[in-house]
Amino acid sequence: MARPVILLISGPNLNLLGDREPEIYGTDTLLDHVAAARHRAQQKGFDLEHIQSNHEGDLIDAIHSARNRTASIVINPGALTHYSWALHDALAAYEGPIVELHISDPKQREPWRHTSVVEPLAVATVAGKGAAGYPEAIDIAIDASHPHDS
Ligand code: CA2
Repeated sequence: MARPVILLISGPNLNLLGDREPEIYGTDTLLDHVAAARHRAQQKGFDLEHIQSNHEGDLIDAIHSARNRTASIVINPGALTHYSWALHDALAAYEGPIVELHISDPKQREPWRHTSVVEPLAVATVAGKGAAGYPEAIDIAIDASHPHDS
């Protein structure tokens, strides 16, 4: 039987991690974070798919493709967190658990980062934990999952 899948979604600019602003986002690259998340998922019998895009529509398509297929979604939506009602609506149409993930803690930063349109849909928000947030978010997603069989 196929292993259940967690979809990890990374939004705009997260491909730049490790390159700039290490005082906010640390020195790990996005590939480092994905490897840590995949390792934790696989330890617990799940596969991990990852998509990073700088384009809102690509992220929405990925969420649609997860419907009735993946056990859960872990999403760091980048700045789309704070204003993308299109992303909100796509996530609202997803039936499984959603975990919101941020490397920094947006609530401790500029006021425009204090709003999250994803938070009301998420079973949990992991924020401000740096690299440690990735495996933690996977643990929460797995605990909340009711895996599809195929
Ligand atoms: O803390 C997070 O994980 C964020 O989701 C990161 C977003 C930011 O807009 C959110 O408010 C919080 C930014 C993505 C990364 O942007 C970079 C820009 C330059 C260099 C490295 C990363």
